[in-house]
Formats: sequence, C-alpha cells, structure tokens
Amino acid sequence: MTGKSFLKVALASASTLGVAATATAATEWDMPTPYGDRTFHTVNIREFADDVAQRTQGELKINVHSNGALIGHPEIKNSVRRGIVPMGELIMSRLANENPIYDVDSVPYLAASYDEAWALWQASKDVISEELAKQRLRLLFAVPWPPQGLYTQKSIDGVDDLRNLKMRAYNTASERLARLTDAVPTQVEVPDIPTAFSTGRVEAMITSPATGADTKAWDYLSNFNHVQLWLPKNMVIVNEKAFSRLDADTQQAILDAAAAAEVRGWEMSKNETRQALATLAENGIEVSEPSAELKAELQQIGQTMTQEWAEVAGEPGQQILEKYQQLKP
Ligand code: PCA
Repeated sequence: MTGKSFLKVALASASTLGVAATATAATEWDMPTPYGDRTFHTVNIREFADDVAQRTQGELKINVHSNGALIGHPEIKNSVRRGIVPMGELIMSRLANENPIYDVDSVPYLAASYDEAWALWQASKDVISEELAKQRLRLLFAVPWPPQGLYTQKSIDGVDDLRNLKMRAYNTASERLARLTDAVPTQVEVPDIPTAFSTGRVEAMITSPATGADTKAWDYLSNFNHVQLWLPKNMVIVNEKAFSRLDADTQQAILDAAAAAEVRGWEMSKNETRQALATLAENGIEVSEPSAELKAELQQIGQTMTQEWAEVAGEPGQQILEKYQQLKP
C-alpha cells in the first residue's frame, strides 16, 4: 500500500471511529554515504533529505548515515541493488570494474574543468543511467569532486619525483596513474586516510583540495600540487523497486529534490575548490601549480589513459566521446 492510500484508509477509519487521525504512514529510508560530515557532498545530501521531507510534508524521511558507518563504501552499490537499503551514495568510478563507462570522468585531462566536466556529464548521463537501470537502479543525481591534485611530502617538479612513492588511490584510474608514474598504489577509503598515513602505509595521494582539507592533510603532508587531472563524480542511486512502491507525488518530490541537489551540488563543489585551497594554505600546506614539465608529462599519461579507456569502453564509449566533443566548451 502506498503512503497516500494508507493515509486515506487511516482517515476513513479514524472518522468512523471518531478519533483524530494523528498516525500517518510516514516512510523512513536509511541512506548510507561513504564520506564524512564535513564533506560538501554529505552536506548537500542532508539538504536533499530535508528537501524531500519538506516536499512530502514529512511522508518520506531519509536518514543519512555518513562516513561509511552504516555500510562501507565497497558494499553500498550492492546493498542498494539488493534492497538492503533503498538508496545510497557512491563514487561512480568505483564501478569501473563492472563497466568502463563508469570511469569516463576519471581519465586525466579528458575533462579537467567544471565546464568540461558538465559537458562530459551531459554526454554520458544517458548511457550510465541505462547501464544502472539494467540492475534495477535509478540514478538520481551526480555531483563532481573538485579537480584532483597531488599531495606529497616534498615538492614535485616532474613525475620522476613520484617514483616508488606509496601512493593512496581510490579508483582504478588513480591506481593506473600511480603505476604509470612508477609509484606504488594502495586503495584506501577516505575515513582510513589519517591512519594509512600515520602508520606509513601510504606517503602520497591523489585527491581533491576538499578531501585534503576534510582529512587535515597538513597533519601528515606538506605539499599540494593543483594539477587538476579530472573531476570524479559521486552519484546517488535508488532501488527501482523501492522507488516504485512510493506514490506518484512522493516519487515526483524525490525527482524534483534530486534535480535541485544536482544544481546546488555543482555550485557547492566550485566554491569548495576555492575554500579548500585556502584552508590547505592557511594550515601550512604549500599549494602550487604544476611546472611545465610536470604538466606535459601528466598530459602524456592522460593521452595514454584516454586511448586505453577508449579501447576497453568500445562502442558505448565512442558514443560518449563523440557527444562530448560536440558539447565541449
Ligand atoms: N575525494 C574522494 C574521491 C575523490 C576526492 O576528491 C577520495 O579521495 O576518495
């Protein structure tokens, strides 16, 4: 029974019995997310949840469980697919092992500014949504992280300086990039970053100014090079079966709140880039732009990775790239 029809029945029986209809069929959803409460993605998702509550007059309450506390990042997608939770957030490129189209947003210098990232998102959204729909998952919205840069314990003039460094990675692209620079990649989730550095498991990382600031990178690192490799996106997905059980008004409320969250999230991300760069500098991290040499070497790696991606992504990948070329600013 949907919330609305239950409400009607409740009201009908309440009037028959002559008691006030206080109990409505409010639905509560648990929503796991991987990142901490300081992270702008989490802030945006909590606003999304408030927005849904407001638009549905409290009929759908989404309880956000941040920081991988309810379900760890590696399990979030399958938990939503299996209906253990109705909704969740994850980084899209985490699914690259299922299909390479999911990490089109993590190819170095394919789309390295917000305008390019937006064009790439418009070019890839349908293909990605269709792929998720095959698993009965509905993509609600996606928001990029700020451009990815390099955190190290000394200044970096060229990729040679990365050789043999134990490099923290978070998806196949950051891992591949580390290998192509002769660094040694290790996958570490954001909540585990401080421990990974303090125990010496890693000594450098590729991530955004945002994640560096959120995890207080100044406690264990000294340099940030703003090389702006790519802007990977987080996405919010919902189990189609759980979604279809909601009445039409509630479904629409979710879709409207999701559209608003996407627009708001892209703006938040841009502002976060500026703020987090300032926070890093204020806390003693040396923030620099890449040298011409470093930039050229990373661009070379970008070309290699673009080719590699196009090969594995096949026809759907080709479609995305062609559309992106048309939309690109
Ligand atoms: N932060 C996340 C993904 C990309 C980013 O900027 C991380 O470091 O895992």
